[in-house]
Amino acid sequence: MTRPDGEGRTQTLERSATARPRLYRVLLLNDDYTPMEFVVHVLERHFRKAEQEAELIMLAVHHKGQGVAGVYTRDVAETKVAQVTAEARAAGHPLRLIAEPEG
Ligand code: NFA
Repeated sequence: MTRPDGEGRTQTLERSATARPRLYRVLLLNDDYTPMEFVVHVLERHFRKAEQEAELIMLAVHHKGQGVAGVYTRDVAETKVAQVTAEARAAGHPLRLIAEPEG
């Protein structure tokens, strides 16, 4: 990190370890209209889930109201939310996703 040294210069301070980026969960939210097959497709294509796992996650969201599609750095998580939301709207589905910080 850096800080002003009070005499017009910037001091560089050491850190003992490399900082890890904050991670964000991408949550899928249930609704009454998005077809189950579309949600499974999203989990396979955008979140790299195998078919069986995609089906399990989709059913968990359907029954519990929400579920984790994946965990990413902030930029990647926000891009996934934007891309999948756009794909859902283009297909006429109300599917919603949100990114939230972990921990
Ligand atoms: N609840 C939706 C249905 O019954 C399926 C769904 C699952 C939607 C997960 C959104 C998220 N068609």
